[in-house]
Amino acid sequence: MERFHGRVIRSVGDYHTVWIEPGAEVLCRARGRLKQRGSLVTGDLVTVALTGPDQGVIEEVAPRSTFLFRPPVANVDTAVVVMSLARPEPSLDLADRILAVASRAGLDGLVVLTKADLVDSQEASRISTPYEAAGYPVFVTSAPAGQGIEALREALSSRVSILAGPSGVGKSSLLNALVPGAALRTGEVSRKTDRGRHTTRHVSLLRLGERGWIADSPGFSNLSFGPMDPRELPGLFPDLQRFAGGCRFSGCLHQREPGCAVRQAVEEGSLDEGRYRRYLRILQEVSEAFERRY
Ligand SMILES: Nc1nc2c(ncn2[C@@H]2O[C@H](COP(=O)(O)OP(=O)(O)O)[C@@H](O)[C@H]2O)c(=O)[nH]1
Ligand SMILES: [Mg+2]
Ligand SMILES: [Zn+2]
Repeated sequence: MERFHGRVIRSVGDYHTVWIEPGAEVLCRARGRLKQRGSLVTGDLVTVALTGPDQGVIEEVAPRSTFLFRPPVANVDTAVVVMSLARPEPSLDLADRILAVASRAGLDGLVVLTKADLVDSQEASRISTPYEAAGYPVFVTSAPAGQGIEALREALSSRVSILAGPSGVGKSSLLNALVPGAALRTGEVSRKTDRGRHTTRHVSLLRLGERGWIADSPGFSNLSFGPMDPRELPGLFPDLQRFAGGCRFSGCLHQREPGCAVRQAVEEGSLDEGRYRRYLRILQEVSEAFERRY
């Protein structure tokens, strides 16, 4: 029997749609222990034995490089944090939290600032500069003007990404601009034909460019850190981390410790104060949750 490597791009009940390069979709069931719930999710890299022209059986699944619970999706490389520059105002608290949670899950972070047509360029760079300084790629876009879309598509063209951000910021508009025809393939249309019955939303991967994939279900919602040692948090803020080597104490949490190089960097203006404040807020929360864990 012929065997192929592929990627699960949709998973509904016992049926998994596997994409095999350069462009065949094979409808598969799983073999043996892979039938157990959760053994296969969208994004999994699998080995398929073909049982028909477009049918097969999944025989193996590769270890996952990353995993997100909600939606369940494996091997995502990049969390694309989407915030609008206006209407609604950007929630930087949420942006920083998403970036940190994503980093903890092993994903790269990338920032998209939408609705550039609603603000002047000074306001756009006021928001973007701290993120650029932290090392995140930042894209400023406008869906109606088509601004920034091509560059973003290029940046995402060889990875697996997922959009995250609050509702109303333009995630669906962005997805439609990035993947022509995306709206036709996502839940927003299929729900109409559903005759009022409630269906579970399944996450699918949509082709982005020639080698990339993007999850059609905007947002991963497991935004709590779960039980986490607060000492892990500084490492999830690359801009703070850059100064941490200069702190007097190696386990410095950059709060009120003497000789803290991070706090000094904020005072000198070489580290964004907003990012630092939001870090402290999240640290507080994580610490309280950690103390309550038993
Ligand atoms: N002015 C402006 N409006 C936008 C832009 N992108 C999206 N919108 C509008 O913002 C609203 C929410 O967009 P949508 O894509 O549904 O956001 P989602 O909830 O994040 O999926 C809609 O009315 C869009 O037309 C943009 O770049 N500029
Ligand atoms: Mg939407
Ligand atoms: Zn410090």
